[in-house]
Amino acid sequence: MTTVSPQGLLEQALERVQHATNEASLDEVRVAYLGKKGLLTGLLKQLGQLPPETRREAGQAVNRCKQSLESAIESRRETLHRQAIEARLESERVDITMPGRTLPAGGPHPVHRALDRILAIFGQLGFNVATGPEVEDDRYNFGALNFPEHHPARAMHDTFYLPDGRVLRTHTSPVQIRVMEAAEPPVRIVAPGRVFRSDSDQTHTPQFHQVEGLLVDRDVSFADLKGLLSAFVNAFFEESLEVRLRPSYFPFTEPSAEVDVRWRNEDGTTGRWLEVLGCGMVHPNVLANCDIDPEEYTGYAFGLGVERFAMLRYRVNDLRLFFENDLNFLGQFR
Ligand code: 2U9
Repeated sequence: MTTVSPQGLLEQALERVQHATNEASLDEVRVAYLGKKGLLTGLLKQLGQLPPETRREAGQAVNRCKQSLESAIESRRETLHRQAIEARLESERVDITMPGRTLPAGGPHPVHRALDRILAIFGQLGFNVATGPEVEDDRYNFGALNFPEHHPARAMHDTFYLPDGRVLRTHTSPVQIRVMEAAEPPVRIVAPGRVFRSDSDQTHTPQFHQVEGLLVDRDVSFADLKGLLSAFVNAFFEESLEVRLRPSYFPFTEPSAEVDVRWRNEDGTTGRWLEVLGCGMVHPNVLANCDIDPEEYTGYAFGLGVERFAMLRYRVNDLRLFFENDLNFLGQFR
């Protein structure tokens, strides 16, 4: 019988252990040499065939080789395990010095920016801000404002009616009625807010924003009104623009006027007259409806569309851009 030396087998086995690159191939080596049918195990089984005087020493030699191999496998297993962990740590390494992902910064909407400017300017001119509900009853939206019952003037406003007969306010004028009912003159307020009209085309949306102003005191004149609006327009556009009043009609003011400014083109040349505001002296009936004596007090009022001012100031040519929430458009106002 040919005897294979345990050292020879051990050397072969150690060689394979060193080349094993994962736990599975390491286990193959273990089975091949130390398993039930393994080569070193086989040597132990053959000991009986040796002469008795060499059996003991040969057995010890095989066992030493088995132990060496076992510890070599174990140490290789630990090495592979550590390498696997290190590889994983390396591949999952987080560079904590890298800049974080930034969220895109938002900013105030252009309509809101225009509104803030408008309120800041009227604030400096001594006007307080007043607000009120968006759903109103007929008296606040129309009746108290001197719209006669069944008068076609109500149709001017393309009103949204609720099933119970209340309305979505078509202007912020009801706010001024509420303030006049609650307080004695002098009254000096601006009423900003959302208003609703069933009207939709390139220059009209069913919902838009107004700022209306009201001043009631003794000896208030139409000249005061023109001076105020001219100061406002110059402050808002940061230019000295010509202002003119054109006669107009509103049920709640008498006389009434529309306010035009002489626009300047982008290249600085003088442009067209543009209508930007409506205004007038508060109708005596409106004062009387709020228990204010029109013989003692007079007042002026005005109204403007915030989107219109935003379009002019930021040179936006389509009203709908304000409501589409396109981030490329909005990003230009940051
Ligand atoms: C009271 C008395 C009078 C508010 C006024 C206008 C003229 C006006 C429009 C401008 C553009 C509305 O947004 S718009 O379409 N407004 O022309 N508004 S006077 O007059 C009032 C308000 C309240 C108690």
